[in-house]
Amino acid sequence: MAVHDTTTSRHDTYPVQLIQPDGQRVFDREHAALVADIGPDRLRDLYEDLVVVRRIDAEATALQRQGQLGLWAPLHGQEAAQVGSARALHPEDYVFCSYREAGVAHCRGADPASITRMWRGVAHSCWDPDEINMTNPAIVVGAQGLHATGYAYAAHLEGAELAVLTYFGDGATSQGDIAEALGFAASWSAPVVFFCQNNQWAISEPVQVQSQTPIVRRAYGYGIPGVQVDGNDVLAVLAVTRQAVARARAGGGPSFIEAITYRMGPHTTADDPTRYRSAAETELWKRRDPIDRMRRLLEREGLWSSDFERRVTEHSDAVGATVRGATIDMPDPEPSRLFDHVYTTAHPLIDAERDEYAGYLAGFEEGVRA
Ligand SMILES: Cc1ncc(C[n+]2csc(CCOP(=O)(O)OP(=O)(O)O)c2C)c(N)n1
Ligand SMILES: [Mg+2]
Repeated sequence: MAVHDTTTSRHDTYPVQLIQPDGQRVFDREHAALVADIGPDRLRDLYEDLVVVRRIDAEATALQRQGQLGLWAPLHGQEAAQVGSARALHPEDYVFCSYREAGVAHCRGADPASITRMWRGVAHSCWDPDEINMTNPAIVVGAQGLHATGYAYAAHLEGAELAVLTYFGDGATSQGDIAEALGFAASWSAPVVFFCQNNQWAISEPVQVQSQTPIVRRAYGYGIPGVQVDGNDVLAVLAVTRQAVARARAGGGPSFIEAITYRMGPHTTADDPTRYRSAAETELWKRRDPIDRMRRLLEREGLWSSDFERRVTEHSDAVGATVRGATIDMPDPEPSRLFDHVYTTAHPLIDAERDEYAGYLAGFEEGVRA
């Protein structure tokens, strides 16, 4: 029977933080030690990641507003939670995400030209999952927790030394799928890290309605060690995720991380948050902005320069231009392709439906010509 490490449980009342909103370091020897190797260059790289990720998101949001995407789920405000956790992973680790993790995809090495593909409705997936060891955006809330646990358990049985990390939201913790995944992962010591981005809202439902206790405490009932972290502090997120990933890789079983963050924008581009939350609340979180905080740290530590600023701007401009250009250039697929991957082999019903649809389209085109 595994002995569960609960030494981090005090952090469900004081989230782990290594950088204050004003850019000052927080004295926390235990967690600082986990990121002791992050020197000036790596700090600058993390800042660059945050800016590039924000740019990808802003570009995609603008593309949707211009009618180039059907939908987009903005991550504005959640950049540090995504970059910090993704940068804690090894290439062979595997990510099972929800629909909001474009920032993670970027860090995993997804081609910026692929990130909007599904959202434009021209393909069933954005990237090849096995190329970057990350699944595609998943809309069924919480389902990916089970997929992650199954994958992790299988890897464990095969003796593979890897971690699986699954992202989900505060709202997803009310789903049976997440509860089942936690139970299974604990009982079978699956090497999975449950990473909850508590962005305070599940569409129009505030987190207070999801849980009467801090969300991280749900993990303790399953015997899973958990930690709450300031999700707008990229260094703190990196530290706690490294710890959880190391535990999983070493055979120590599952962990739970609750990253306290905030969704600055709408739930998706189909949502209007002004209908259910106040401008004052959004203002408050603006002061905790993950990018501003990192910039202040770099300035305080003498790591900021106009050359660096220019480099970051040029990089994010280039990535933004790639996202935009690639999206607009994505060709529409042949309508019959919709039937292609329903089954791996030919199926008479699918063939009949494909033929019927082709007939309908031919008749439609004739009607347009007439
Ligand atoms: C099983 C299921 N139920 C309901 C929905 C509709 N839905 C989509 S997103 C969402 C809220 C999820 O909130 P949260 O888990 O906090 O993630 P966030 O969107 O804040 O990142 C809901 C209810 C869905 N997609 N799947
Ligand atoms: Mg949420």
